[in-house]
Amino acid sequence: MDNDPKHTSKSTIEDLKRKHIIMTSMFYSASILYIYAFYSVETGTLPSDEAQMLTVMSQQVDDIWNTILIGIPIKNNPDNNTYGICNLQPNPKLNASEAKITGQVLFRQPYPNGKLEAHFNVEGFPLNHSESTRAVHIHNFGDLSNGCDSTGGHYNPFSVNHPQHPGDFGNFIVQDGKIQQRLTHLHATLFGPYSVFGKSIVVHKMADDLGKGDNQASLENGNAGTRLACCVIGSSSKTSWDKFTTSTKDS
Ligand SMILES: [Cu+2]
Ligand SMILES: [Zn+2]
Repeated sequence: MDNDPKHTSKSTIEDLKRKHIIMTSMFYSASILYIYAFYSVETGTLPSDEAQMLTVMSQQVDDIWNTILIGIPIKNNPDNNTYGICNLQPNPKLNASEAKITGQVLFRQPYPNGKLEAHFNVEGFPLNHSESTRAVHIHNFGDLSNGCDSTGGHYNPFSVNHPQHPGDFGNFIVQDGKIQQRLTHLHATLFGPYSVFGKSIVVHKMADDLGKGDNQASLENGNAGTRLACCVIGSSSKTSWDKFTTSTKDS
């Protein structure tokens, strides 16, 4: 009987209807509770115990709403920031003569509406290449199965031209074989459907032409050349942020 497609289909529809009714009831209950709690607390018409309880409940309803509208990750640290880290490794597909680039890119973003901040600590550039400029981008896939070549093109959720992609970080100047820089108010985000968690970061051998190269590649990737190093962006703790951001300067 269970293998009968009609029976399966009917029970699936009934199951969906039941879930729909439960979700709708929860939605209206939560909304009414939220309005009641907010009004009561704001107007001071409740005894303090009840007011406190309702404040906590309204915060929980806020969290549920934020999770639905903005998506996970919800606050992953007590200071209300969400942190991310990307541990750069040299591209294993490069020949031995290329520079072995390592380092970290750290992310911090206040949950749920803050702007993303990033620290770049990248090292291993040849010392005789000081003052050279290098491009760093967020690429589409967190797939390093074929070195940095399997990370795809630039992460481009809104189908726009380079350098308007959320992970187009621009050019970085190498000093003493290193890039140490902090960027704020970035367009990329750790939250919601466009979160960059699970995407990758690629450090290139050349500068980014910022879309001014007068060719198609310029509007896709900035003609930044060979992929020297890459990593996958994962969530992290405040400890890593504090550990790796002490020596970087503002930009
Ligand atoms: Cu790139
Ligand atoms: Zn781009």
